[in-house]
Amino acid sequence: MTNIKLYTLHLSPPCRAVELTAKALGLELEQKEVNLLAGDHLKPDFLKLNPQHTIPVLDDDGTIVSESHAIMIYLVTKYGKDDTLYPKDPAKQARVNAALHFESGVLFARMRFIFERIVFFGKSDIPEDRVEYVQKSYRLLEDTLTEDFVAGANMTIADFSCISTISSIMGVVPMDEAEYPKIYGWIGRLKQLPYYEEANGGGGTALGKFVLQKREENAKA
Ligand SMILES: N[C@@H](CCC(=O)N[C@@H](CS)C(=O)NCC(=O)O)C(=O)O
Repeated sequence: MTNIKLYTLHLSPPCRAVELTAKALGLELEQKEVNLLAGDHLKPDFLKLNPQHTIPVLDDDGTIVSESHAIMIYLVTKYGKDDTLYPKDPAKQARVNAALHFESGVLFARMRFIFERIVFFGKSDIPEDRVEYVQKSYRLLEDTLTEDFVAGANMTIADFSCISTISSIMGVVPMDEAEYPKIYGWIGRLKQLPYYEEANGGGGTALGKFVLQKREENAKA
């Protein structure tokens, strides 16, 4: 039994990316829920863990790691039985790193630009340029998928990262299967993981629905 705590919220994509990684490694994490809507992340105790007040945050027996990409790398490096999920080979690792930064700087950033507008700023309209930016990010992902997974022939933590965001945003900005066949094929492969639904699928769908419901409420207010 490990003594690893994860400060998390299942709706949050980067938290689900870490959940997928933990499942793939067969690690049990003690989950500590951080309710963003209630402002738990702005309380002094949480700010001591992560002054940037984002989730997820990992506490591995006193070693604190924030930021999902850093957490996934930490978990695989420390607890992985092999390096498939985060290869040690510099060329392979560089490809995974590139896909992790793509998730952080493109996929997640563009999703956040829409979701936060609705959830935290109370808006109901989504400006056309923000939708287009997301559609362009779908195109970039489609063109990146030249092999079965985002960083090559094998599944890595970059897939966990990208799917956590894609499964959330596609419920709000529709993704046409005919236009993005490689993305749909990739999602299908990840859905075959026995832990996929529990660790990510349900949460991704739930976040999309939550944002749409908030949007309706904001429109009526
Ligand atoms: N790049 C970061 C993004 C983390 C992030 O922005 N998390 C959101 C929830 S999805 C959050 O904690 N927002 C609260 C805030 O920014 O104050 C990661 O991958 O961990």
